[in-house]
Amino acid sequence: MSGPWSREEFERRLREAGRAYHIHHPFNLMLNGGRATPAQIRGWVANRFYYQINIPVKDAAILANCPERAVRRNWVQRILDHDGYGDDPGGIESWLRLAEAVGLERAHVESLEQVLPGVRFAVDAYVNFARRAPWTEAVCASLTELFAPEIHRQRLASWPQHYPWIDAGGLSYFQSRVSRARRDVEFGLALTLERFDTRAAQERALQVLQFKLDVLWQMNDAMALAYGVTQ
Ligand code: AHQ
Repeated sequence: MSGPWSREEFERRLREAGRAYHIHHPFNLMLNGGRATPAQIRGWVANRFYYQINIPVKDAAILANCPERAVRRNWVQRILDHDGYGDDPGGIESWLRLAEAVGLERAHVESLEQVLPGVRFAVDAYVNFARRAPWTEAVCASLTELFAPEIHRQRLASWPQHYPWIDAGGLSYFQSRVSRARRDVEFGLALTLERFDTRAAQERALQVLQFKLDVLWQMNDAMALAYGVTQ
């Protein structure tokens, strides 16, 4: 096995994996292309809620596995971002605001009754991965957020014009993630480039990123099958 890729080459390969990001999934293309029905949008919001409430659980698993105080000091912010802190109600609350804006009842979304088997399976796989994998691999898995600012910007740009029936206040979660995803990724990418320092480790990092891309892709597959998708 030859020596490690340069940091530039390693980063290029991580970013190249973005070709498989769920921004390219037919269900997302329909959603952000303005072709989704209210029922498909409500299905997406109700199912993605399961992903949202599991992010802080996943991040707590990383903290539990991480012996480095400097890393925990940074990573803990992610839990606060979603669960809320002080007078910031947090991202999960914002997602429930989105749910109300698309015509869902909070209690129905929180009941998880609408969560599809394929969505639950994919999200649970991500959380269990973070519990069992070395914490640096779980950090690497979060790097799908390299591609997230674009998908949030896409929603903010297209939903108001395509779905005027959705109260714009419901989109505040997407707005909050544009900057938070960028900040998160800066830390996660630097850590990944630094800690995955042999060729074998770098190949593993790409494999871990692909696993997480598959998690997101599978969620869209399940929703497309359940709610239909128009190309
Ligand atoms: O809202 C999202 C979020 O808070 C996170 C955390 C991060 C992780 O730790 O894996 N991934 C992620 C993502 C969020 N939103 C998704 C979307 O499409 O709205 C994208 C997703 C990601 O790219 O992993």
